[in-house]
Amino acid sequence: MKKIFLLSLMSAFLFVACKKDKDETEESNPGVTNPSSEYKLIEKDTTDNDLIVELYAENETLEMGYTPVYVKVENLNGDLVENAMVSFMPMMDMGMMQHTTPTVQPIYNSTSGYYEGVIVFVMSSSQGAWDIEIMVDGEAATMDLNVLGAPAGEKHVGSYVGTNGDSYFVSIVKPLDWSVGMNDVSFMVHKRESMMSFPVVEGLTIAMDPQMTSMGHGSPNNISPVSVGDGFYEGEVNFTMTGDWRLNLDLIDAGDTIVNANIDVLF
Ligand SMILES: [Cu+2]
Repeated sequence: MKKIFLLSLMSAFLFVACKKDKDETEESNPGVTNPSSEYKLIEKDTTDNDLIVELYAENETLEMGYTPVYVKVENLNGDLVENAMVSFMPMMDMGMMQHTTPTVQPIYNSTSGYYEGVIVFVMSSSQGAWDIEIMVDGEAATMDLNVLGAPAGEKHVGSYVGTNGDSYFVSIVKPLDWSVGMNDVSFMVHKRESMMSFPVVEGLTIAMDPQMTSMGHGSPNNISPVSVGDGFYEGEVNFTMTGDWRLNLDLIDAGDTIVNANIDVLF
């Protein structure tokens, strides 16, 4: 008897939980048939002119490296605000100085209802305080951000001083979805022009050499990434087995290797 009661209590709870999920999904995307409602809310703020600005990401936590982000703007009635002028500026306060970080500025996607962009976090919150200012039609929303380091044994972004004295940032483009064999792989390259400006670097030659660190071997048939514009470089990597892979990336400018970068992945 007791068991039956518990069971029915549990199924009642499950039913309520499912129903709640469904309602929330519908509520959060009014008027848009949205295939991407699984994005996780990171932070929200309201602008002076009463627009609700929400920042979403693929995961519940932000991590160092290339991070696709999604901005949703609603008015107080819960209607989506479409085609607004949206831009963002992440900032890190390190006490003695402040700096921004590389971004791909958001562009409105009428299918998803989100303004979609990218932030490449070059440091984690253990090194200073991150926040982001999101401008919507000239009004600001501001949020604190918590940025975790990469998962243990992985490195998704690296910073390097080139032989020419400039600072470069190399990041691997996410989401990462590896399988054994040939995989599409892409990277972004930025440089630091000033603490407030991290432009993309186009037109470099990249020589890629993947090595499985723990076993001391590489893999054949890799295709080194080539510049495809806007700071992106696309190639193919051959992961002949699962494990710990280091992607050695030499950045070559006009025949000279200016940076020896590396990205570490596990799968
Ligand atoms: Cu910093």
